[in-house]
Amino acid sequence: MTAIWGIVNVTPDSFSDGGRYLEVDRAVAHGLRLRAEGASVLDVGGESTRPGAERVGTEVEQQRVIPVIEQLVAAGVPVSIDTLSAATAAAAVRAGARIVNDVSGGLADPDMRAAVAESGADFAIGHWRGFSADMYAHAEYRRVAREVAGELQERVGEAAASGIAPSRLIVDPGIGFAKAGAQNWDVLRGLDEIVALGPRVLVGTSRKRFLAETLQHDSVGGDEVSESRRDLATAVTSALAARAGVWAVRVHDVASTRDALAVVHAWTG
Ligand code: PMM
Repeated sequence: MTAIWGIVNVTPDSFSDGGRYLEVDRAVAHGLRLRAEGASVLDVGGESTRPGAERVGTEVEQQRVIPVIEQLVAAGVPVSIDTLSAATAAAAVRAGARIVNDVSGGLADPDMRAAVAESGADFAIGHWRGFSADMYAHAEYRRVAREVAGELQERVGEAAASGIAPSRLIVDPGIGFAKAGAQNWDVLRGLDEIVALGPRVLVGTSRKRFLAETLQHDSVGGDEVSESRRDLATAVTSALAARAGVWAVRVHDVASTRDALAVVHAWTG
């Protein structure tokens, strides 16, 4: 059965009044709802990695995520920390996180691999070529899936050399990271090359821009593609990724993806 990672982003929103308490409370409540809907891991992040996003300092990042992780762990939920920072990863593991999810695969912070090795946590390695501010400048490929697989293999080697056992590794092709529009479909079409690397594979398409672009092209009207349409497209890509043999999918709307995966599993028997 393909696992579902539920996304818990702890970033200030327009409703939260900037109040730290409210932000933490909302994030915990949201996480527990995703857990009840079928998430087996909650992926907690305090820094947006969206295209063009500004970086936040590790102090602010930790103020956001640590209290949320502590409460989710106290409720018995397996937690992953979504961060580029070794210091935040270490603090999160001390607070009870079991997995460090680094979309840069250890490239953004030179201390990351040593921190993960020492922590004993699992390590999710993303395919990445540069920070959000200019990542599309690096979106040049000849054969996307093959190059992504090759670069992930290098990251896996570096992690192993740093003392992180292969059984603790998870690889992720980094949908949307240094990949534009159709290049993301090329990666998904070639998922078997990622699965063939050996480690568990995680894929995150949820609500991403390339899905909205695809739906936009197919739209009858010229409307902005709504969140619910992006969630439906996410459920379909997650189902197809499950068919391709991935271990887990990372999504915002757990309920729709859970239904889609139930259909896949009924189909495959
Ligand atoms: N995408 C985002 C953030 N973290 N982590 C992994 N492992 N894989 C992803 O594809 C990924 C990630 C960006 O999406 P969000 O801002 O909607 O959470």
